[in-house]
Amino acid sequence: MNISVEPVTAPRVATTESIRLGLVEKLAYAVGKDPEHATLQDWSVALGLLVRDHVVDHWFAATRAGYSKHGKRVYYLSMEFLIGRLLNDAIANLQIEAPIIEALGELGLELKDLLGQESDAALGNGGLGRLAACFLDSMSRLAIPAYGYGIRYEHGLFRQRFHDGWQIEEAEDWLVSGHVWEFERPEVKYTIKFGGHISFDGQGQTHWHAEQTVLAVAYDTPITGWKGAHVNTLRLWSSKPTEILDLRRFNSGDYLNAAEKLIRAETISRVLYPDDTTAEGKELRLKQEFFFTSASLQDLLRRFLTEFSDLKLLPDHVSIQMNDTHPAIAVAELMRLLADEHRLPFIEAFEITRKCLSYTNHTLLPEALERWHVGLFRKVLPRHMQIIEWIDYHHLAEVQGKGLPVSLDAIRIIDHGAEIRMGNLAFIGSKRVNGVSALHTELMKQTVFSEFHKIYPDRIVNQTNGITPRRWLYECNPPLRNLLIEAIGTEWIGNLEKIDAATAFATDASFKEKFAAAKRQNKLRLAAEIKARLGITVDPSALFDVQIKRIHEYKRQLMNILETIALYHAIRRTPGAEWTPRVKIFGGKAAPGYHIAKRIIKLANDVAKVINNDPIVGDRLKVAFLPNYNVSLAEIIIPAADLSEQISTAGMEASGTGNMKLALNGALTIGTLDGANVEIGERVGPDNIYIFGLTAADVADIRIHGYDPRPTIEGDPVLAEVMRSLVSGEFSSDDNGRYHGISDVLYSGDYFLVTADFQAYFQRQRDADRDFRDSSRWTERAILNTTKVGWFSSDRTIRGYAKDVWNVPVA
Ligand code: GPV
Repeated sequence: MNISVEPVTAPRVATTESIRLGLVEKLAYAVGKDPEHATLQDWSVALGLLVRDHVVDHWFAATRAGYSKHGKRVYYLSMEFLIGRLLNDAIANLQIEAPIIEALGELGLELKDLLGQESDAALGNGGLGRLAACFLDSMSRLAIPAYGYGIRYEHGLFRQRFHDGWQIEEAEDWLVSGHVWEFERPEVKYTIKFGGHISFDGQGQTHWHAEQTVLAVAYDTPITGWKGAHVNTLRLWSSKPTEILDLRRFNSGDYLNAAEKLIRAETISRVLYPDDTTAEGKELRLKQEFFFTSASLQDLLRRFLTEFSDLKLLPDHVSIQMNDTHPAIAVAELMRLLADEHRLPFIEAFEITRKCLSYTNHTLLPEALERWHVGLFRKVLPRHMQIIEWIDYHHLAEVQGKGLPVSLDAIRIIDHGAEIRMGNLAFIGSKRVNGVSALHTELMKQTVFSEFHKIYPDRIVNQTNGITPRRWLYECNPPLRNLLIEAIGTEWIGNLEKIDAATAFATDASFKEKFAAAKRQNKLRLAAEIKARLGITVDPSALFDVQIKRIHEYKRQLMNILETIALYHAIRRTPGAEWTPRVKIFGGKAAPGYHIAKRIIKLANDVAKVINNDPIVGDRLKVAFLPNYNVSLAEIIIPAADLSEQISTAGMEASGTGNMKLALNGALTIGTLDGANVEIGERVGPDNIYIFGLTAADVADIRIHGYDPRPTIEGDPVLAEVMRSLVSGEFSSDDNGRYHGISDVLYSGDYFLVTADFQAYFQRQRDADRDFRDSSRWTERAILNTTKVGWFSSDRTIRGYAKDVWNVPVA
């Protein structure tokens, strides 16, 4: 369209006056309330809408700049974006907090009360989804023209409640009370097909006669970079029916069936799968994956074709990152779009595809590597089945032609004609494949992708994960943020490696005192939260020992609980000895179908009940499992932690990112040499981290030779007593048998080697007890954790992707 109105060029300026007037106006004309009748929720929405206006000014500028440069765009395809709240994030990035606080003050309101009204956007399960959210932030920070593409789930990750200590899952409903951050784009919609059959006409044209078609409709959320210098777009797809209502059926009185298509279509983006390691709900899950991948590829091709006409140029202008194998169908879908819809020869389509796509692997756990039964796959995606057969055949021939000594069975996409291995599809269709920590990438080369690595020695690269310092220090930890700004200025916020400048203050008495005071302030805030949510009173001067993450056997929350029991027994035996008061803090959800994980939650709650009510123990030990762990709760827990539990069985945690957040906020890590713990240890130094236990190599060795837990348990009186307490019903007097199953798992094989690492872990915990009593020295070490982990900024990670994977410039 030719429009003669000048677009907004300069972003508006926030003053106390403009904010106050703007707020009242939004409240009236967008929310429809006058101040007298407005609830906190209404004010929160009004503030969100006002801040959004500021964001939009910056957003337009960035989008125009992107088009005018005709450069390369990055597309980050992810089934999950675990964003959390956005209001405070936008305010912080735009640096408009001061006038907002002042304006709200004049209206008799407090910013923190309004921030608390916003729902978390919980469109992810855990680390993988939160990584995607940190990456969006960093891509904006670095002014990379990028789009995040995902699914606009109507219901995010379930809400967790405890009933009698057991996890109960409830549907989550983040959209009900007004989500101000998205813009619906009803005109941006694509048809997505499923099922049916394929026909070929005489003219070399392929036709897909689908059994079901739905529409993918775009919803855009602006992602504000540091100081608003650049704003990218997160585009989430919502599924809608192609036909609104079957009017014929409706008029004949068949109301339910008339709505059937609508329900079937909308089901696709209804709910996030609450399982982050195995693909359940098979068919719907496959449809979700194809739904958002196809919509995203159609969208980016359309955008490319508005600027260019030759599809051979696509790799010069488009880099597509597949976050895990969830969008790996992109390999076949991009080929289908290029070959079937745009009439390119297959071989050319394959060449282009392999130059545009890259793949990030997040796990070596075999049960988490996606596989699809050929039967289901052919039923849902008949054309893609043919294309994958073509790729598999073509690729095998190509490899055979090279005459390399590799196992062809290992590199086939279709395994024994029965299952499609999405990891292999993603690998073959990618320019680069990356792991998420140095150790993980090394293990990838040696295990899952060893045969591929022989054929393509340059394809696998490492990009150690990172976290955004804006959300995970600047926003969540104002006391520490202010202290750092006072000491070294503000450069670290946009360039976290500069935080090393504060290392010089680690032994400065006044800085140490202020650092300790900041930590205490954060601990008081968490103590209040624990009191409010659980009714448990904790001593803020105790050692706050934190394990927050999804509940999984390999993450070994069980080992932490067993250690808690051992400590409890020891305290009861000699209550008068010198104890370091400790609060064990847990947070995390278990997949609803993961029965052992749910029992581990119940055990933690049972143990908490006994210990917290034992008068002999008093303040020496408390246990608090906070329900419904999410991004917002993490923002309260992390700044208050003294000790960070990163105790996975070595070789099993691909990276971890909570480990980085906790260290950055001044917690010392107790952990195994797993994932990014290794790299954290290298940076903070061995005196400032508690490393223990088996290494990944030890674990691999044990797995080969077999492990019998019995002599280990019986040889350690501390562990033996803990095991007896599980069986005797010490923590389950209402049901003595409740933990026999857990005991059996540990006695028979103990796959995750809890018993094998227990003694070393227990000992390191006692070292931490001893060290915490020297509070001055502990503070120095906490400071060094904060100042030495600047490298773990996701800005650094994204610079790595930009250079090694995407080949795009950064700011
Ligand atoms: I695969 N991860 C996750 O959160 N969900 C998954 O389905 C899979 C992996 C996690 C890993 O477990 C973490 O070690 C890692 O830090 C994170 O992905 C981000 O890479």
